[in-house]
Amino acid sequence: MSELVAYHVQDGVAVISINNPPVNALGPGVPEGISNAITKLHADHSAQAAVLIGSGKTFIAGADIKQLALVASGAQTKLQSLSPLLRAIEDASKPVVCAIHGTALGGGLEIAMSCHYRVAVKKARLGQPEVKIGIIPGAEGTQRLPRLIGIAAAAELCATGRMISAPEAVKLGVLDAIVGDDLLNEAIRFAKNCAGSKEPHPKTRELSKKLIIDERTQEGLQQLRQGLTKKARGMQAPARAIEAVALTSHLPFEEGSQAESQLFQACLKSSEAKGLMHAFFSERAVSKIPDLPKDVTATPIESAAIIGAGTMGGGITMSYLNAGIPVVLKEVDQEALNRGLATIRKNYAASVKRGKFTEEQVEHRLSLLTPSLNYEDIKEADIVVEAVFENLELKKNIFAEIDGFAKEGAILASNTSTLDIDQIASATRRPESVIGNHFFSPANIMKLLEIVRGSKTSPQVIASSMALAKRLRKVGVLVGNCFGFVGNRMFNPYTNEAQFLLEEGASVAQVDKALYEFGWAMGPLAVLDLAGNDVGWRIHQEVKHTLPSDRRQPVMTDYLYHEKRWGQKTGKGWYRYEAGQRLGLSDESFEKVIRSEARKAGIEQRTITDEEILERTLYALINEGARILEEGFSIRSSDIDIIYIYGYGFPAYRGGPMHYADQVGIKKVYKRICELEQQQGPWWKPAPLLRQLTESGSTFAAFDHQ
Ligand code: T1G
Repeated sequence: MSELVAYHVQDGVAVISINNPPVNALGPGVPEGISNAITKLHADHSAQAAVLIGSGKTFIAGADIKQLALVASGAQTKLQSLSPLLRAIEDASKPVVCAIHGTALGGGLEIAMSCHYRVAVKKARLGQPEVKIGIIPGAEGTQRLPRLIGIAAAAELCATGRMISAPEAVKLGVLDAIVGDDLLNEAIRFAKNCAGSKEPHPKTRELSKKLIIDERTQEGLQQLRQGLTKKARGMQAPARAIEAVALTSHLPFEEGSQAESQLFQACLKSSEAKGLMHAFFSERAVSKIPDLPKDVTATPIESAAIIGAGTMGGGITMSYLNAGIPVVLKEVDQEALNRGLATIRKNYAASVKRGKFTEEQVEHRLSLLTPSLNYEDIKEADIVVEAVFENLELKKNIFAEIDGFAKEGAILASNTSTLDIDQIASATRRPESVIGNHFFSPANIMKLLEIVRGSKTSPQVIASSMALAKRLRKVGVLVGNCFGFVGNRMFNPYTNEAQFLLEEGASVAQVDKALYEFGWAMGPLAVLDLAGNDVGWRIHQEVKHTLPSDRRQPVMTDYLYHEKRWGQKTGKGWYRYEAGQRLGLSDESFEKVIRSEARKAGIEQRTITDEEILERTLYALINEGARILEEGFSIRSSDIDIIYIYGYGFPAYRGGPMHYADQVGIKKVYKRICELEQQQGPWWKPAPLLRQLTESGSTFAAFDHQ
């Protein structure tokens, strides 16, 4: 027997256990091992039934995505079909019971469905999450699942990738039973019972009762498709998953499986699969910090103090409360504190209304919150998070105060989005405890946390902050201390370029539409209106004296500020907004102002194509990303991708800006940037790294996942 799959007989039942840590993925050797075990079962007179179980913390988490990613990127490796194995399990002469703990995902669930019976512990979760990596189930999942739970339910699971709990799986008909936590012994008992039964053991592929598309199913599928046009905009795999599931209504199992296989292969070759698989591994790579000594352990964070109850402070407070961490929320006066608390309550009430939390869950969260007007109250906190107005002097004063009260060993974090962490740290006597925690608005929702290391931040504080991010259910990405860090430093040239395009003749709607259709969650001008053009103006005031004089600056910055076109909050910005609406409407009169201001600045007007909009905005982003990477402010190229996917709404199926550059071709990007430098001016100077990669024929992927 292979080491990856063990076989032993216990109490008259063969126990086939998979041992391929960390998640028992179906890498080379695992399917073969299971297949050999099934062969052995036939001939083994000491076993009357079998239990298939995962060792370690989980059942099978699916096919090995590393292998899939190789095939997706064009490598000549051939993927081995799981079908012969599934057939062998299903046709076994003795009943096979699948025993599930942890997760049974993708190929894991497909194997489970080929077993005659399935039992699981209560905490187990099951699903066909393939669409999340740009593909569909490729081992009969779209054909077996509807046979167990009906077409509408199967389509929903395969198209959304949603994982279900064991109780829901029983209700739907995926699982036969939930058993106690002594999974192996419970499953053996179950298997012995099955072996004693005279009834034939059920084979999923032979079931057909649930394969009818009646009016209700039709309606369900229609709703599902509609939902996907919003949630999976720009993606192919979810629609293909529905298509494959729907085939069960008129194709026999064999033919349906063959059709599924073709759809699967088409998905696997898509740029969507490549992009999403890249995002999958990139997200897991961010927690690896190469220069962190191995013996550094994270200090657990059991209490927090947040300074400032404004929009950011309130959202950060909710993130901590949601993770079960008690918070002291400190403000300067009662009025500001009351305002902050009211917003938190209002946001929680909205979550209850949407069904996200129950009343009790909200009450529990609020019971962990202590409002305060005194620094005295932060004394016990394991972390103090400053979340006040973006002004260096103010932040330094606050850090000096915090330094006087926070306990020794507490992490002192600043939620700055641009400012110098070393400057902030210099206001304390313990710069080694100071770190940046750049949350994204709304902080209780957005998954990204940029963790900014200063020159003196200790490894201990870095390790603790990374672990804390996970506890807050955020994706924490460690970045270096440069102006705007990674995200905003790149966003600046990106949104500048969007504005330059307007000045040269594009309309606000045209620029945003081109980028929205590219897949961004919002166009750049709509984002500026959401973030507040007054905020942009203020940041500009802080830095404008440091910018090179030959750097082109957007012409509308002062106008927007002085005319109070601050965006959504004042009802007008790049767009105009009707009361209570978030959707921006084109503002013809303002477009005219842009035209006239641009002419005044001597900018020639011309027709701008969508292609030019995409190239100039995206290449500006990529060029700055390349600089950040070569200057060492980002550990990996893929970290930049994760920041953009989780913090800025870059389409995950395009893998992030740096992965996108690789897909376009570095040489093409570099050449176009050189042209733009000639046509536009010195701010388009290509990053030296881009030239280097072009000359050596390398890619940003060379800086990934290390
Ligand atoms: N293949 C390869 N590596 C995997 C993997 C997989 N399927 N799943 C996880 N890993 C690695 C991951 O990269 C990380 O590695 C480590 O395991 C721990 O993961 C035929 C075609 C299972 C819920 O999409 O959702 O089956 O960084 O940090 O939070 O139709 O991993 O430590 O080196 O995420 O406890 C379908 C994807 C495949 C499941 C565990 N399956 N995985 O979460 O740990 S396609 C999936 C997950 C397929 C069939 C089709 C999660 C998890 P490292 P982790 P976790």
